[in-house]
Amino acid sequence: MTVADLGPALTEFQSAVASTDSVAALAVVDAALAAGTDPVSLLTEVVGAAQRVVGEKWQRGEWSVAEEHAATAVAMSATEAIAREVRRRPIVRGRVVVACAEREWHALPAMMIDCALRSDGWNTTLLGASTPALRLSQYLQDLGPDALAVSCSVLGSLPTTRRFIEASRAAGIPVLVGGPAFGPDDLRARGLGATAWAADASDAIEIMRAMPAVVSAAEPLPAGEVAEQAALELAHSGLVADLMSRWPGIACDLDPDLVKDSIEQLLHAVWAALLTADPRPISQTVWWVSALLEFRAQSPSLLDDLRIELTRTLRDYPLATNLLDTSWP
Ligand code: B12
Repeated sequence: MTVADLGPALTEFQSAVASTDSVAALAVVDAALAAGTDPVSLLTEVVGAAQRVVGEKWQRGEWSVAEEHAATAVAMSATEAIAREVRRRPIVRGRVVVACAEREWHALPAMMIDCALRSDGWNTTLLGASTPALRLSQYLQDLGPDALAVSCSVLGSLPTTRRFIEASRAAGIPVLVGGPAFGPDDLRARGLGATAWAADASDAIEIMRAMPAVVSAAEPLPAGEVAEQAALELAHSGLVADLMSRWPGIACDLDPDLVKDSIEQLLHAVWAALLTADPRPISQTVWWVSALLEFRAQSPSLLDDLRIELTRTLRDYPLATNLLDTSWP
């Protein structure tokens, strides 16, 4: 079955996800595999595509976080079914450890990368969501893999991804990174010192085959930016509380969780811009918050208020203030 033929499978899978019917979802996956569909296409064009729609529904306020969780549980069982199928294939390449950075709870993208690499004959070890950096070092020492693959969906996990890169490269092990937090190209990945970046599961297979056998230790990042990001991280909960009390989001009847998410995502975007030398996380996150507000019929002036309050809260952080001045769209 070709990718073009996967449209009907996607439609059926989406309706199974919408009704959290994992039996129906598994039936779609089983039928596609039995028809000879490439497992990686099934992962990206059906399971992954359905998950992106789930994200859009959450962003538009059509689905709650609970519904998002339920849909992800269905997608996870579908991915496990595909993984069971690919695990029958022989191992013909070296070992790869697949991990999510600390504080990264989006486990499914890492499962998909694990499954895709396993389908190409790699001997993969999946560590699951939010692995502490110290534990990762232990795994690298115990398993001695040929490469590390790190998945990162949220900007707030890029600092811990950097710690993974440092630990891995210090042991000579190359690091492939990917996920929405890296954006649409390899700029952030290179900024953090990763060996390579890939956009999706198919590219991950190609790029993993071409990874160097050994790499040198990571170059240090610019000291000023590192110090300011660390200071922001240390002060994070105080900065969030301060902004929550001053930005009128809650007074405008927005869900307090959404207010907190918006503030946190913006602060995380500042961390990401500082560490990667890519200012786009700020404008991308402003668009993200703007869409959240628009879908909930809020006035655009609420976003202007957020900018004013954020600039005031970050006044003691000169690099962050400069980034907000130059990158807020
Ligand atoms: C399900 C989900 C959740 C679940 C996760 C459950 C789980 N066990 O995985 C829960 C409810 C916990 C959650 C929480 C949050 N989420 Co969420 N979530 C999603 C959702 C809907 C699906 C994620 C997914 O499974 N995607 C499917 C995979 C296949 O897609 P993918 O990530 O793009 O992966 C492909 C490539 O990126 C690449 N890739 C990925 N990893 C790697 C690794 C390597 C090495 C390589 C080479 C390639 C690669 O290959 C993959 C396959 O082709 C997305 C929407 C979306 N657009 O993805 C939001 C999304 C990722 N979440 C988002 C946010 C903001 C959050 C929260 C902050 C707030 C919230 N309440 O939702 C928290 C943060 C939690 C945390 N600290 O980690 C945003 C992130 C925006 C951003 N970039 O900052 C998204 C994009 C939703 C949105 N449009 O607003 N989320």
